Amino acid sequence: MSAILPPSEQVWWKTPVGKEEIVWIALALTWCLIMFAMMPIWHVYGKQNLSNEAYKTTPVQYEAKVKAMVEQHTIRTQSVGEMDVPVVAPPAGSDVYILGRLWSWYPMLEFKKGESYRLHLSSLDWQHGFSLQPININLQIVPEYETVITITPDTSGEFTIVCNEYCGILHHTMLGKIYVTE
Ligand SMILES: [Cu+2]
Repeated sequence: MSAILPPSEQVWWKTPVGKEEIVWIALALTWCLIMFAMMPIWHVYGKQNLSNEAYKTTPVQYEAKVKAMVEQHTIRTQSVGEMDVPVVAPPAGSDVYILGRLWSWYPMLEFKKGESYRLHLSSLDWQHGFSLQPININLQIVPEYETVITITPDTSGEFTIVCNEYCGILHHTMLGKIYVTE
């Protein structure tokens, strides 16, 4: 019997399944369950896939929240090319905002080591990837949604945000910064 011909036995589903086929089905199912279990296990022990919350927003609403924070808590500016980007140090425990757009992450943030912040992320145009280096935290950032993670930096230093979702001709220049002070 070949696959391109109709089955010789019309009621083929009553034919007993061969032993080898049962073994393969059992193996495939076992592997599926292992892969399925890896998702929660990796979430808890992998330290990369953070628990996040997501809320509906709009680019206009989100930009207004970012602006309000920048106006209140900017401590200095840093020049990047021809732009002066604000470096914002919001109080510990507060809601802090970064927006992604073509082609930058705005603004730069400064955190205190050991303190927690609720970090909000959204995009003003289209999809970007928030990748925090060198610690490798990855989140997809989409317009109309606000992704929120609780972040508690445990090392001080300078962390670079890279866009890891291809977003156009200057995608590779889409960088941001988070500073962590002692
Ligand atoms: Cu991007």
